[in-house]
Amino acid sequence: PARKRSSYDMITLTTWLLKQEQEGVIDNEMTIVLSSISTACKQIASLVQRAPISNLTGVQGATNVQGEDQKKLDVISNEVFSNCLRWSGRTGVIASEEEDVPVAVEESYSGNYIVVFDPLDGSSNIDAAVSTGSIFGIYSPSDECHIGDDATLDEVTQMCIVNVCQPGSNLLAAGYCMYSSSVIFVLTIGTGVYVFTLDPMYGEFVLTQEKVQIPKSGKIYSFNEGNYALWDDKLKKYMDSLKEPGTSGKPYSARYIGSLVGDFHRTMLYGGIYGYPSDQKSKNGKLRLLYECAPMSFIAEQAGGKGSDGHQRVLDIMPTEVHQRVPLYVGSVEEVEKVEKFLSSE
Ligand code: AHM
Ligand code: MG
Repeated sequence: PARKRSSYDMITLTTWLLKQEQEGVIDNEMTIVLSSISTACKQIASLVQRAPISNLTGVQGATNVQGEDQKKLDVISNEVFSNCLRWSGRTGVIASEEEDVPVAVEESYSGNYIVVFDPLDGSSNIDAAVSTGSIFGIYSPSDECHIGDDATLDEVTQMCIVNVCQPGSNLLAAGYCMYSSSVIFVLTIGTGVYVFTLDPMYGEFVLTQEKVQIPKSGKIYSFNEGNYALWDDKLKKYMDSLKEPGTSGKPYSARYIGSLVGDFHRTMLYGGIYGYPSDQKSKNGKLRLLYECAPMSFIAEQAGGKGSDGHQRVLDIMPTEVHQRVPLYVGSVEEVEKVEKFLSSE
């Protein structure tokens, strides 16, 4: 629900976090990590908004470990995010879509939280000033985190990979920031989903919605249907069924930005389903488990929705690789269950 309040009664992300800390929901270290992330997001929001003016559109000229062209803003946003986390001194290991392997953070004083993130998702939209977003997830270190002082770089990297490869069900917090007509910061610390909107006058995120609930069903689907010919027959049947007018006389509506954060945010508020299936060319779909599918599924569940790979709960998947891809179906419970039913039919 939207928060009803007078113009002089506002809760900022900072005060909200301090309240959660006071009530013992999160510890002091987590408060610092989350506040560092929100600072990174504010900085990225400003870079994204001014990109055409500061010549930050276009490609950087390099490809990341996944063979994708890196945009200038992909690289800069990764730096902004990493630096904010480093300086927080509360993260032990960070893993990013834009880095080959997860890295240990040297300036870690305490906390040792593990942060996975996609600093700028949907960056193909940047040059047209269409919505993009940052996605993050936070884990506590796994037990196998101990290494000796004389560990080699390979051993440290291995330790980092072990720490990062945790199932989404271990997530302590997850969120995203959407850079759109408003800059929206969405967060869950396991007690529901809270939405904060950046007030450009104050430069603060202000609480605008609390305990968001995804409608149980919804008549909007969000898939890249350009891949239809490459889909499995069961999925094609599901897609065709959405276009049947049915008893109401009105079929589903299609909405697709091509920006997970934007498409997910609309799905969460209006209901419906977002899907990125596997196909003949991409056997595991496109989206990455660790820093795209798991955080979004955690947020969906916290809002009373569902995140599935078509057969199982995304949060139950044990990652074996940092940049592992999985199919994703996320949104209203009934809509996700509907696609699961089609996919498991004989
Ligand atoms: P990216 O991490 O390289 O930006 O790719 C992820 C994006 C998602 O935001 C979006 O949902 C999807 O890729 C769109 O892919 P497609 O262009 O194949 O529809
Ligand atoms: Mg991405």
